[in-house]
Amino acid sequence: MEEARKKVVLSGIQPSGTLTIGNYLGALRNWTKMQDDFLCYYMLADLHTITVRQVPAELRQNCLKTAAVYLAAGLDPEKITLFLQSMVPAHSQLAWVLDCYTMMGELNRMTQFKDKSARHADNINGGLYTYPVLMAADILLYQADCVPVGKDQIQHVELARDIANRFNGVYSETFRVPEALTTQNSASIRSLSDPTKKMSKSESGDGTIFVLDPKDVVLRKIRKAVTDSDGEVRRAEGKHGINNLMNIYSAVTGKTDGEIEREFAGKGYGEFKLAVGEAVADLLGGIQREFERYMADKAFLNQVLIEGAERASYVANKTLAKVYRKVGFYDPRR
Ligand code: ATP
Ligand code: LTN
Repeated sequence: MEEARKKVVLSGIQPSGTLTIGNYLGALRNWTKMQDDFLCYYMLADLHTITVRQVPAELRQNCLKTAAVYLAAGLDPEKITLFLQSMVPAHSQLAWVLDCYTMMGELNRMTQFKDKSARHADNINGGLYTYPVLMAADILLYQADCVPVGKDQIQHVELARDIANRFNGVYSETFRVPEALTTQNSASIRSLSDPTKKMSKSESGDGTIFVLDPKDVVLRKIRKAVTDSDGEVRRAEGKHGINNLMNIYSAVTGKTDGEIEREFAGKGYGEFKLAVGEAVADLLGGIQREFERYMADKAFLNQVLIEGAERASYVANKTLAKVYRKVGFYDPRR
């Protein structure tokens, strides 16, 4: 019997700072679980980062560090293709074409654009607005079947589907129509200082736990996490802080809500927070040791990125050539 086609996965994280436990639990950890059974392309979405002003030296360093975090989290470059988006020009090239198949009305609906333009009111640039089109290009170039992301990115994957369907409808079957893949509790980790907001790597302060935070910092941030006055460890509507800590604890330990509620029955928030802190710090400790090991071997990281870009380019250029042909660009070499 013919061997079944391995499904294709593509995802990315912006190397715009140190990754957070939101990035890890909402995205990266799921990526590692998929690497044996899927054909995986994982990128550092550096083109996306300049929608918000970056310090060049820091961006360069963050790219290397994020690549090291990917590997430290368990991604195996022998199994997956790990690459930097800016090293594969087809992303920018396809994005331009897709811009012309995306409606202003669709982009106006994107909630991330609204959030980010409110946060960066002094720099509402065109890139911030067309960002979801570049993301659609990222996904469609690899003919991805699924895109493992946190909840905040589902709207962008839906747009990629709409663009793919539109293009396929105008011409003929060109792009595979992708699906977003999220996990339950960890799909939206909230800020510890304001649990109505998503934890985000560009928010500094005590609301965000970074994967490279040392244990004492993790314990302190969780101890200071905003909760309520109810005092009982139990999930309930409106208890945003406790619900969030339960999500984190459950994602890290694998325990269900029922198990957590039994474990902390009659105990206060202080004891619960300590347990959450210890569990998170233990998890991060392992990642941090591996991170240091990779950072000490820059030559290896560079090699992974060079080989990754070569493999990614091969696949991406095939799709791009198909698109150029379909829209009618004349190429005397063909
Ligand atoms: P920035 O603050 O720079 O906008 P971010 O922390 O929001 O960054 P992204 O690079 O936008 O992170 O996201 C990378 C991946 O991590 C995406 O799949 C996104 O859905 C996921 N993710 C980000 N924040 C969270 C969160 N708080 N909970 C769960 N998943 C998250
Ligand atoms: N927009 C994403 C990062 C990203 C991405 C992608 C995720 C860029 N391109 C393609 C999945 C697939 C974000 O997390 N902010």
